[in-house]
Amino acid sequence: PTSSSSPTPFPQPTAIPNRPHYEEVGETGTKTLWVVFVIMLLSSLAFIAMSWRVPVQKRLFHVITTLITTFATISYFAMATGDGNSYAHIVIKEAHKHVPDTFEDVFRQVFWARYIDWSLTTPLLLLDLAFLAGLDGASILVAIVADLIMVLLGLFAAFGQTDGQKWGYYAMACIAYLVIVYQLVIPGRRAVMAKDSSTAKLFASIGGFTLILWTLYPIVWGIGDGARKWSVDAEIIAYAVLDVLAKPVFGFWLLFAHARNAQSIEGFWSNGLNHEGAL
Ligand code: RET
Repeated sequence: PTSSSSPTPFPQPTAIPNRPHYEEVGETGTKTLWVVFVIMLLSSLAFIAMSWRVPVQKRLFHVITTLITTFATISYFAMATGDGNSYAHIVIKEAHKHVPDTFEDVFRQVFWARYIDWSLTTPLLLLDLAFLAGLDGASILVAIVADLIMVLLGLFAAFGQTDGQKWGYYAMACIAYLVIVYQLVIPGRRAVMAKDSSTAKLFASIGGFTLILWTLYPIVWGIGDGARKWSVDAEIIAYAVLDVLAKPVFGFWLLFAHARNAQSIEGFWSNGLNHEGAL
């Protein structure tokens, strides 16, 4: 007679372990981070040299812009040397018809140094634009606080464990971004209309450039960190291009154009009066 409780010839696992899967930086990503580090460092030095050519009272934009690329230099140094990152843990369910569902543990590298960078540099970029436009204090405060909320929510979203959490934070961050856009487009444009036409033109073009660039960040985030359709390296390259445009290119454009404007205004107000006061 056979026993129905005969032991199985080999031990059966009680639960199938989750399959681990790592998504992290590769050689291309690391190289890209080093290249951007050098670009940010050289830009910072160039902005410092440019500030020496103008009197201290006219250095506000130089100081803000130099700080922006200095923070980026530090953040890119951290990321390139393998610091300033951690792994987000996402559990992906794989449903099966006839056998129990299995799970995949995804560990995706998140460079949180970016978010520290953005929390310091994006308010400074907004200050550049706000001072150019002559924006009022209340609007500046709203834009900067909305900006901090946006970046912090982006950080929380990057480490979100479920899709609900991740996209919930992301949606709130997008609303905060719209608040920033509103401040620049409505009160910003209204304020700059009170200034000379060359400043108004510069604000329209550099502000438009900013809005287009900034809108690409949540798109890159959505494809990379969000949907995980891009590798960590692809995401690093996309952010690298955006960061170089949003910081050094933005900075050179602002400092050169503003210097040209200030000169033409001074020439026009030949008695030495300057439309923009100390700026
Ligand atoms: C996140 C994800 C959540 C939704 C939104 C985002 C927007 C980020 C922006 C970043 C701008 C960065 C800049 C860096 C300068 O070098 C946080 C990606 C809306 C607008 C300009």
